[in-house]
Amino acid sequence: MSFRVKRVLLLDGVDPVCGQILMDVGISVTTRNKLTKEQLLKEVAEHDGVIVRSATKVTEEVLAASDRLRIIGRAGTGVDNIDVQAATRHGVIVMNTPGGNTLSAAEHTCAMVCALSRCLPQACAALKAGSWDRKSFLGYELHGKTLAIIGLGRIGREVAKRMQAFGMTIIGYDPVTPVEVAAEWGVESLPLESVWPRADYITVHTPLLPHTKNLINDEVLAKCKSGVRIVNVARGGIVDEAALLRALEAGTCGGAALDVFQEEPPTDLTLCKHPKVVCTPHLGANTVEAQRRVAVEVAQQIVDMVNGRPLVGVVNAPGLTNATNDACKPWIELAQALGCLANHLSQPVETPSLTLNVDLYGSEVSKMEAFLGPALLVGLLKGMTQNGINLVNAPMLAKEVGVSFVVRTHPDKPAPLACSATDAIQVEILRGFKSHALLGSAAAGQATLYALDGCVWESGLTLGRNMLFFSASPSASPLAAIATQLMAVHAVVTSLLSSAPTNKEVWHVARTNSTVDLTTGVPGARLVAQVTF
Ligand code: 9EZ
Repeated sequence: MSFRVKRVLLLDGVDPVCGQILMDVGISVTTRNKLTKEQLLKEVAEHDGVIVRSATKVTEEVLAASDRLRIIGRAGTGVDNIDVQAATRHGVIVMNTPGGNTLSAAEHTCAMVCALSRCLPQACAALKAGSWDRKSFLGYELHGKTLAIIGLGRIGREVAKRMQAFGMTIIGYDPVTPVEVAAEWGVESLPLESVWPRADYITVHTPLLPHTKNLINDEVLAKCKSGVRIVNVARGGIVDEAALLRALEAGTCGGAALDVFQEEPPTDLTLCKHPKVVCTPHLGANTVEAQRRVAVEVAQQIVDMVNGRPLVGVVNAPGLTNATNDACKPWIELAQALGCLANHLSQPVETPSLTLNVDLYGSEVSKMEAFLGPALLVGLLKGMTQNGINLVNAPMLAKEVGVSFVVRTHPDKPAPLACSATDAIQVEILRGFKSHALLGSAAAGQATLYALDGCVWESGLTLGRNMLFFSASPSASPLAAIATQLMAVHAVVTSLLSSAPTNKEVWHVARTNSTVDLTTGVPGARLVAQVTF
């Protein structure tokens, strides 16, 4: 799969280094700021890629406005401002740069912990307002206190490292990081229920998901030490703002540092204005270094994609990671051709639902499982549903039209029939009363069919141009009749190949330069499918 990215739209003040990297490889870059919705819809229609930070909301409406858009890059972590479902449906790749913000987010978290412990912003504001007040701002040392880090991913880990230097005891929780791995970082990983009563400070570092929404709520705050301090530099909504305000008012929460809010910017400033709250306007990733880094990363990811290197940071098409490799191209073409042929052979449709059983033989093709499945679906669905089917949206659209689909890999098994190559794709399609079995290989660099319903072409049948598939009884000899019929309609026949027969059937396949309109039947043979690949 090669991706054509000629024009990229840079929005939201993405660091100009991004555009520079893209221009250096010959991509044309348009930089725009503060577009109206109408301007945005017009611009996306004229670009293959769009790169955003947080300001631009890439909605269904924006996606629907462009047939051309192939990729959305987000210079930052998360994809909160992108409708990923809609992008997937439109076949548009969504990428982000999950690593580029890590250090800035971790440093801001540590700054928040320090600010909380010494009332730094409050004391600063008081002095600036002319008040030399020292007794209102009696602080606490961090040394010897316990910091709980909820979410021990990249950022949580960096926060742990830094706060250990202050002499804090670090405990935490994470659903995936093993307890032993956390222990190697000097972090005691515990069940959440054991975390709450031990923490003097709690900082959250999780994505915002249904199970992390309001993770810090009334019940949790009730289980915490009296005076616990809460930090959120991750995502608004992980801390329940109403519950936090209640705990601050009750004094059970000793302070909170918030960089992110349920609504941004917050319309209700009650929490921000609370004397025990330290707040910043979503500055976690807002550093020169982080903004440069994410701008470079997102540009590099697009350059890699265009150059056929493995994709990183793709959010909505995990299978595509290695699909850009040149060596995969003939296999993707083969899978699409087999899907297309399977669809045509099983027409006309009695029921919309169908089942595909796919077997991948050999070690090379087994590694391509993640995108050969989608590639088969692209071939299958082409002409069945909307235009613009690709590797990104095919799995979603297949599910919606009732295609059930199983891929098995056999890395140590050669292909089941004698098809010179060890790597092969076998497809069985079951649809209504019809079923067909196809075996193909691209080991020679071209999509080649080796067997159809058990009938073998030992030297292979290259799939390309327009092909007519005739089924016949092994006792019939319809080749002359097929040739005569095709010549009668002035078809340019470039080959006519018969399979070896089984005891039930034989296939005769004619390749022509273009679609043929065969009005009369061929005696002794049945035209099952005509396919233009
Ligand atoms: C959930 C999580 C961490 C968490 C972190 C990530 C999917 N997921 N969930 C609850 N990446 C701590 C508490």
